[in-house]
Amino acid sequence: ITVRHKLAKRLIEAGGEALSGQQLADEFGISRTAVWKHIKDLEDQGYEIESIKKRGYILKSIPDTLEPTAIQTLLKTKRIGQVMKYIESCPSTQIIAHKLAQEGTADGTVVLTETQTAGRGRLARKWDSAPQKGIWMSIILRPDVVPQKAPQFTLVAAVAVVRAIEEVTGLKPEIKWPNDILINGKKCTGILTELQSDADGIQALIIGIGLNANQEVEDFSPEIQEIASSLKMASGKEVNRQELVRALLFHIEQFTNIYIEQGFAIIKLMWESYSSTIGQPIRARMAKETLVGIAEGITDDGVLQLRTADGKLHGIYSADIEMQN
Ligand code: BTX
Repeated sequence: ITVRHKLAKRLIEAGGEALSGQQLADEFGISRTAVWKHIKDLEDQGYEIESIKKRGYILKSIPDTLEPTAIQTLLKTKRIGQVMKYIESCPSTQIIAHKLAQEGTADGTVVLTETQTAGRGRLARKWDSAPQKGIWMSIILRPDVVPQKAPQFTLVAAVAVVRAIEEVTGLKPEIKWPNDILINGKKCTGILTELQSDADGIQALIIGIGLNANQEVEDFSPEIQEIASSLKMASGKEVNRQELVRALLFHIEQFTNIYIEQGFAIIKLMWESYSSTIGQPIRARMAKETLVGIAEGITDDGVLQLRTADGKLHGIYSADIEMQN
């Protein structure tokens, strides 16, 4: 943790009380001039800090960016987010994460951006990433599991995302198999899990999360305005994106730990309880065929179980799901 982090943390914790330059200098073992320089750095990042003669510095506001200082300051995780890479704009955080993973970055590294010019979904679909309105992030994990378990991480992440949204906003999102998070039937988060593996197994899992936080309808491109929603649109309130990132990282760490230590059974129960798909009549469009039936559940491998009218049970590995009513 850098001095700038520590300083930001102290200012945030002071809750609007003044902290004297001398006191901070003593605490950090640096000169008052050095403190002042770090304060200037924070101001350059958009922190509003008032300095009052003889009393010291008061934090007035934190900028609404995903720059890591403020996020890491109050972060409660042990692994995820200890290393963060922030870029104001990029084609896709997935691309950056893949590159970092190849270069050997630590387990738990997080890539964050304010906007993506080529954000991607599954099957080369586009992901709309309005500047400063959402959370566009990729998490690099290096779990010691076989590549066949990779799809389960998408389900683990989905449960974590629902928990984080519930905790921060009080909204009750639902999961649509395999990876959509919906609010009032509209998509507010997408999850894309990609894999780097070789003969030795998984080298890295790259979990991409695109979460619509503060968009208004017109912030979405016209073709998705009917199907997309943001937390702000659903709750009527602006969400604090920094708080949301912290909650996401915390729950992803918790649930991946539970999954790795205790297996998939608990995650599966939670996933099913959050799911809008299970128990419902659905249409599953796959590359080669479309099946209609009742979604009965998911297997331990995250495969969707669909029972068609002829009584047969089908395992669906990859498909687009539409609700039938
Ligand atoms: P998906 O293939 O399930 O969803 C993509 C589809 O969702 C699009 O075809 C479009 O219909 C719709 N869509 C596009 N943008 C949005 C949006 N902002 N909100 C709601 N619906 C939308 C889901 O793929 C996985 C998305 C992962 C995105 C993250 S962002 C950080 C990381 N970087 C990156 O390039 N992708 C991931």
